[in-house]
Amino acid sequence: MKHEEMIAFEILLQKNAHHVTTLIDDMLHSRTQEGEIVRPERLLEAMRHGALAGGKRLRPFLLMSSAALFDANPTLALHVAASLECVHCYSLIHDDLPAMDDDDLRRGQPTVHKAFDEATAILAGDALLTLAFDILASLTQSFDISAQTLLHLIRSLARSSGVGGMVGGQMLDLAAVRECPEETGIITLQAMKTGALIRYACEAGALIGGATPADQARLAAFGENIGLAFQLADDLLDATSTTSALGKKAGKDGQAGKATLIALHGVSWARQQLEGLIRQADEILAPFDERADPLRQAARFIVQRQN
Ligand code: GRG
Repeated sequence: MKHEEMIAFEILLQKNAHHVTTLIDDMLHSRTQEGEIVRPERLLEAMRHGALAGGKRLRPFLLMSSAALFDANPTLALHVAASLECVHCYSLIHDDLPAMDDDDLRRGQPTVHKAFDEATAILAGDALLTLAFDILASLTQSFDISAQTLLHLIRSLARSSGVGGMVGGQMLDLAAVRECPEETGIITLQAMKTGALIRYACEAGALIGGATPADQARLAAFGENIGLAFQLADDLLDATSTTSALGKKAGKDGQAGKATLIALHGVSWARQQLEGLIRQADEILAPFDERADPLRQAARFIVQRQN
């Protein structure tokens, strides 16, 4: 993508991010909802710190662009996207904890356990995870969505983020520090830790747009492909960028002696791989017209981004 196209895409991404942030902010109000007793203010503040300040909101963008491709209701898509972003933000808060990556900086600001305390950060992550499922389960109150589609969404999000998805991937990642996995092991753990939510984003958009099973599978394949590209680009940035450019600590993988594809094959191999993944992403989207351009641009953004 040329420099001007990249700038135009970033503006589009930011506009979309603003809608997502506003909706999550609305959800994190102090008034109790039916079935709740009290909303502790300190916990809400920690949730806001972890969910509202910064972040590219790339997963919501993918979900909403995929939904738009199939003419889904954009407000419904926004809610499903906000739910996904809550899961992503919870995972970042927990990933930064001393028991995990022990990071001080996230999205250019102190991590939640630094700004608050460890116990509050754990609870803020927990509460964002449950909020994600509350948002999904409440969709029937405002949108015309079938019980079958809703259950499919809830199950997909649970599976992408749970033991056989993101959390399982994090477990494999922890084990990888003690025992370096082979290349296929690295690819599996990355597909789970990072790829599963990106795949869900693309597939869920198609699902709420009522896409055919074949198109849902196509969008899932696109998500898998760019999920791989995302992680490879992330590893490349970790190896080649700086802490101030990233808004989080750079060079961590090398310092920790972590098994990554960059450690195995080097930086120029990774750049070639990324080009190949972009070509594949374009091939997967070939049956769609220019309405798939935001997804095509997102794939390019993923490999060219600077943070
Ligand atoms: C602790 C349950 C649990 C899971 C952790 C997401 C994750 C699993 C770990 C994050 C560690 C990490 C840096 C992974 C690399 C890929 C990744 C998820 C990067 C952050 O995502 P971005 O770049 O972040 O989309 P923003 O801040 O833009 O939302």
